[in-house]
Amino acid sequence: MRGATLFSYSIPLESGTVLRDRRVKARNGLLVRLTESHREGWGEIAPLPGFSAETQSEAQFAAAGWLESWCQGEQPAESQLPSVAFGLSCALAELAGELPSAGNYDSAMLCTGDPDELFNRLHEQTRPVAKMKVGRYEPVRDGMMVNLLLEALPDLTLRLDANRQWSLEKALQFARFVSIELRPRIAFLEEPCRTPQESREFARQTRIALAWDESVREENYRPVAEPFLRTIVIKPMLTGSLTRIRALLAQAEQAGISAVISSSVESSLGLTQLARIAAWLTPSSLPGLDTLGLMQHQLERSWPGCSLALIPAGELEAVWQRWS
Ligand code: OSB
Ligand code: MG
Repeated sequence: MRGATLFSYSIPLESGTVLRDRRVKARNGLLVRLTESHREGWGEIAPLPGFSAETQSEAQFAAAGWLESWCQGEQPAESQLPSVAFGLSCALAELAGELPSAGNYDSAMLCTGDPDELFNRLHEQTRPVAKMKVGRYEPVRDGMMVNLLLEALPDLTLRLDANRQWSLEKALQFARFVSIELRPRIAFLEEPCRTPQESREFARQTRIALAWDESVREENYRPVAEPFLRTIVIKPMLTGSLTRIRALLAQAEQAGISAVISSSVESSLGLTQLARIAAWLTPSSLPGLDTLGLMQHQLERSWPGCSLALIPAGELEAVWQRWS
């Protein structure tokens, strides 16, 4: 017998959390629990406003339809909505024992603002890797900051993310402040320019390696080798089922491009699953999952070493349920 529950959650975010130029006060989403012959599988379905095409109510509607038919013993096709397809595929994988329990809980440390805080946290790491958002302030300021960090911390590797904020000219302005000999320690710069074509030209001129993030989610994207492309960033919540993620990873590997599993600001339940997916499917790459610090509490499963309060799913509102 099969049973399923959808829980809805709303987790307050640290004040000042900004996503795509919007202040965001809370992260909302759904948890799904599947049960079958005393086994359980969990997943998270959490469209990210500003990034996902679907809304939470669309996701809930689609998930409920899928669950209804799954509970009746059918094998419904994957949802067209990436968040629904992803969350349900995780729950099915847990139920089937396919998602290994070991996780990669080391992440590239995310830093948006304070260089002093970053400096202190990085000093504690043996092979420090940080991810810095750029493109929100003056390119000159970003360039000086990157140069300063790389100079001050000789073991530091930096990942940068401009989220397509720069014109080619601004991106080049940024690069002018980063010494040529320090540039190899920039593992990659995600989407420096407003268009991929400008980003390619930027990389050609500066020799700074590129990563695609937004581009990966464009229709018909296929990972193919390009001169300065080092990495693709995969955000499963915005991409689709585990089957779809594995197909993308296989294509990337074929093309000689590395892949980074990255957060869409999931709860600790979704985030620990991403850490397990990263350990399983991208074992040689450091994931980008350092977003739990934005939240005021954890949900159902705890991230190792995280001291935020843990709220069990039993305390959430069940918005849909079929008993087995
Ligand atoms: O721009 O990559 C982004 C999180 C939510 C939405 C967009 C982004 C992110 C992250 C996640 O940066 C953290 C990471 O990739 O290291
Ligand atoms: Mg990005």
